[in-house]
Amino acid sequence: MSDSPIDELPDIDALTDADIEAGRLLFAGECSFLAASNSMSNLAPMARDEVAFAGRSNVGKSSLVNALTGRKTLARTSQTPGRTRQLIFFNLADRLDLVDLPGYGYASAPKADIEAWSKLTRKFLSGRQTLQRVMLLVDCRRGIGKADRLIMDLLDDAAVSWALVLTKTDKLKPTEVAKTYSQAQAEAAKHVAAFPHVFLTSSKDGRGIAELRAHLSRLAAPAKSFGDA
Ligand SMILES: Nc1nc2c(ncn2[C@@H]2O[C@H](COP(=O)(O)OP(=O)(O)O)[C@@H](O)[C@H]2O)c(=O)[nH]1
Ligand SMILES: [Mg+2]
Repeated sequence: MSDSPIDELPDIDALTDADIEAGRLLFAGECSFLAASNSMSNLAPMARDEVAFAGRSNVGKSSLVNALTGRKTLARTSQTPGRTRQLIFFNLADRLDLVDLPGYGYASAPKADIEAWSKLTRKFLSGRQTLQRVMLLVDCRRGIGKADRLIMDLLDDAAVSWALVLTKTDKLKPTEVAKTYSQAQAEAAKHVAAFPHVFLTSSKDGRGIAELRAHLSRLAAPAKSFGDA
């Protein structure tokens, strides 16, 4: 055993330098705001493949989108839970759309809260052919909670591929992160629609951001080469 259990965690299918570079290139591309939607009638058009970010309010969704794209203010972060009640769409380099989903979990009754959350979001998740994956964010200090489990079931039902991302790893000791990580992995393994790898990130110190970029670049359309019309 090493002193730092984190060093022992498996790589994401052994990412190569080329994968990391592909991720860097994608996220170095232009990223522009497409739409803020509060109903099915004003969603962004299904123009490209999409990756959505879901999780409790305050889990760090907007911060993660900003860290991935290297822009501090692209997605509005907030100290006040529950401010984002819209689906916010961004176009990344004309190769992939990013969707910042409304947060859930700030009401005292998880079930009623998820029902409210899911009216629009559930419709979005089940009818969105361009949606390639939902990144489900969980604060590594809290671990997976009741509301998160309801979302996992909802994603399974919608047959959307999803992956767990543990956020704010800078706030815990490596041993504590490792514990949450094992729990999250065991829980993800019970779900058919879950991607087997659990991502560890910090939008503050940048941990796991390059790996997540590399992973997401695999879902993006190929870069246009200079010769293309
Ligand atoms: N220490 C630390 N704080 C974070 C991290 N990610 C987000 N935060 C803070 O958590 C709060 C909520 O973040 P935000 O991105 O708005 O969460 P959202 O509601 O899920 O979009 C803000 O105060 C962020 O600065 C992180 O990786 N590390
Ligand atoms: Mg937000």
